[in-house]
Amino acid sequence: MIVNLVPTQAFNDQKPGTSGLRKKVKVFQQPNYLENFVQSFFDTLIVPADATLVVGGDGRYHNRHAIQTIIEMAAANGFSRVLVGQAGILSTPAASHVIRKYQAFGGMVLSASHNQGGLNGDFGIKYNIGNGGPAPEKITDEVFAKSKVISQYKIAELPLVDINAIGKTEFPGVNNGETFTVEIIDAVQDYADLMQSLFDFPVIRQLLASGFEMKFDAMHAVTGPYAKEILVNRLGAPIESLMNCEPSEDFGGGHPDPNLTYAEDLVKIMFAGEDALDFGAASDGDGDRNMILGQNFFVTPSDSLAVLAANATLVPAYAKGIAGAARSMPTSGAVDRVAAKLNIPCFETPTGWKFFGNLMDAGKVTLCGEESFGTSSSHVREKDGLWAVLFWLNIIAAKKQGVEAILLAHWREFGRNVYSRHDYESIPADAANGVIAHIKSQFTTLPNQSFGRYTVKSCDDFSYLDPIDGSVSSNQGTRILFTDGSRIVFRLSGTGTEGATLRIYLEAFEPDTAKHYLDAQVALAEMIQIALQISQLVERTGRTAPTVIT
Ligand code: VG1
Ligand code: CO
Repeated sequence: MIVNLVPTQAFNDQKPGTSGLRKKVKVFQQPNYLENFVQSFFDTLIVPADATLVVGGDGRYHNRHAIQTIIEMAAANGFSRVLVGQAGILSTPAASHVIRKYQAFGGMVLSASHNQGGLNGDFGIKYNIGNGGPAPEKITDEVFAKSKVISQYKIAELPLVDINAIGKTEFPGVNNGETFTVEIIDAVQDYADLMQSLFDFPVIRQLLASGFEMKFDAMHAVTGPYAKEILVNRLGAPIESLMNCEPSEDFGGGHPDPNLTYAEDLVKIMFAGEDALDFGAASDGDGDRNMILGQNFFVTPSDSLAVLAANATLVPAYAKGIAGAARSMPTSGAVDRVAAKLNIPCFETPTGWKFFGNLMDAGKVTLCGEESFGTSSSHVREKDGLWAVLFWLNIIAAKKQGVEAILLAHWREFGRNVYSRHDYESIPADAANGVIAHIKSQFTTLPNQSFGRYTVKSCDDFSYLDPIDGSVSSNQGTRILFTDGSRIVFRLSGTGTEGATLRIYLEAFEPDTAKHYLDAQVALAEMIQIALQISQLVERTGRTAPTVIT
């Protein structure tokens, strides 16, 4: 094998965000941009002999090109085998599973997740370590440092690998007598087998045969083939239960983000009054997010996590109970209430799935979730969209109750943490930073101040001490905590590629059952006004309404 050392010039903007490096496709298309970033990883990691790298992505534009480059660079950097999802497609949870199942050294997942795709859209790349989870900050910080001083990368001369056909191709390795293998695998079967081992497929199959009507929306993204195999082939759902299940390079021109704004076709079907179906669900670009809908009913991701925790023993894989739960800081405290009742620990981590990995590896938590439509368990080390859908179907089938009935009963038992997130996208970075600075400047004056029926108890910048490895992550969100347990959190996104995205997370606890029927925006109206007043958001950004409300 011929290996070339290619001189290159460093870029200064390759700082991985909440989940990998995300940039416009055009940025990634600059000569050496992808190569520099990949080499910075290979220079950071100590790759042992006989190491396997898993490579795949959500099928977006630029995926195939990047895969060939990564194969050539992995060969040159000492990997002996690369496993690639057929056609280059691997959902994020499937990649996590493949890394674990085949005991790979790590994996590169090519995705910008819920961000738009296509020539004018976004591309992204993230690295997962041997436990199947996102690289921790210790690694990504070092990669960023290396990317700023890199001067050359290593790449092998290899013929174009056909990633469409399942099979193995061997090439001579870097040193005489060694081989380098590229294996194209059917990750759909591996993932479907895993799901079948966790959930009660016979009882879900019965539910789907009983006239229960559902729709799963893959949003033209990666979960289409997985949903077809699991829901249709293995669980007997009619093919009409699927929508947008052909992956496309630009996600059909849409925004593959499963929320009430971007999954509007599904939302229409599920909020069609009498005609609405029993169950609706969607997942995002790379298949790690999920949205759950009942008949004319939306389940907030924070509530979803709490319901899954409360009902986990109905699922075969969790029949013996869960060890603990974890949620990202802005996620509502609904799951905390369940954990308290189950007498299990509940951890609060910064935003981003990478913070759950240590807790799961140490066996401290089984279920984890984020308010951003992410839920999963220790079966993999990523959030898992279809897993959440199957979990809900399993609960519905076992309880013989609909989504809304399950939620109302849950709130009756635990009270309701009314919750909403307001996103202001693409605002100028200066204005966004000004809003955060303005809030922080009031840290000493806000405590004890009253706003209507709410009184501020304290304010802070969330900081996390990892109980397993002792690492500290600071500046993870600005919190205003009220005396009754309600809170407002302000946070700047780490996944956007245009200007800044400011997120406002609103939460108020409502013990009164009579008010559980209220729409969250109505129930939180006062909180929303307080958030705008404290942040001066309208005055500072000129925005009068959020871009997305979830
Ligand atoms: C967002 C979410 C966060 C999630 C991350 C990656 O990050 O808020 O909870 O882990 O996206 O999800 P941010 O920094 O933009 O708020 V995905 O589905 O893009 O891998
Ligand atoms: Co995603």
